[in-house]
Amino acid sequence: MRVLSGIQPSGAVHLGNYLGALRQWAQQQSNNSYYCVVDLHALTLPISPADLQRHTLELSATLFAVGLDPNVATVFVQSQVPHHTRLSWILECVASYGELSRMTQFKEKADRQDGFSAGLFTYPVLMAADILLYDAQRVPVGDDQRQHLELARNLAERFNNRYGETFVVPEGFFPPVAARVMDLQEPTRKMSKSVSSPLGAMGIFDSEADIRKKIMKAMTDTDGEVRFDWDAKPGLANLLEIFSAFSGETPDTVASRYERYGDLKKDLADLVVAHLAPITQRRDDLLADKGELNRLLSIGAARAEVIAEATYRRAASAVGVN
Ligand code: AQP
Repeated sequence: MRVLSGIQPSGAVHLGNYLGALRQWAQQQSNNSYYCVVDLHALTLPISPADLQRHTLELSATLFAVGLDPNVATVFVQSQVPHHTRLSWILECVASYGELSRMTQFKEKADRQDGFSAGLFTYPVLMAADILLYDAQRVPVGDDQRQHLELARNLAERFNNRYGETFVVPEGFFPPVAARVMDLQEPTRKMSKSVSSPLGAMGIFDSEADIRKKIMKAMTDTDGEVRFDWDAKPGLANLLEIFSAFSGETPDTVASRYERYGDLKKDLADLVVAHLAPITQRRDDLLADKGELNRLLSIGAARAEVIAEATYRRAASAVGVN
């Protein structure tokens, strides 16, 4: 089965990115898996050229550090394959203004900007192009991407109806637990690279002291009962779900072992620190040899381009351009 997914180099990778996306990518990789660092998407919000380049390289190293094997999966940087933006333009002319206006992520991000770019508005179309270019049948993503994935499906179907069978209609694949990791300080909103406060988002490369501090200070409630209940106790439910994602138990089983929030938080911090330490070490080792990292990325881009070129040709000839 052909699998594709992407992640933006827009800031420090957090626990939501890891549990909602990266960990599943590594667990499910095959030589038919394509994973990209979507640097063009990161341009939709203000970012300096130096930060974008640094984040792109660090995130690429992170993909290998979490377990993606360059001899198995194809890992590449989006802007190194020019067909993404070429297909995106064709799909923009298939998408409607109305459907893009309904994208909740656009509305939330636009609300927080003084002015926002046209790219922020058309971002989901570029994401559809990323997916459709690779004939992806499965797209592993966190829960926040459901609406964007539905748009990619709709665009594929509309294009196929209008111009003849061209694209595979992809299916989303969502992790069974921790598909939406919430902000540690505001547990009713998702943990986010660009929105969460420093205490609200836990970076997977945070220092051990910061990881412990963020978990111990995570917002819970005052009734003191350890129980898994998203409606009544979202802060605690978030911690239980993170615990469950690392320990493999159900959140209810984890809850049944504790009587005090402090004990649960301490054990969770130990679990997270132990799990993330080797990933940090691998990422640091990879970043120590940037020449080798760039070599791996060029091999990935060359492999990706073979597929992207073929699909782009099909779509371009279907609409009557080159
Ligand atoms: N809180 C989350 N819980 C579970 N999964 C999450 N993802 C993001 N946040 C959570 C998943 O991570 C993958 C890569 O996301 P992205 O880089 O494309 O960015 P995003 O979805 O817009 O979320 P971020 O990380 O918070 O970035 P910003 O703030 O820059 O928008 C996706 O599969 C996503 O579902």
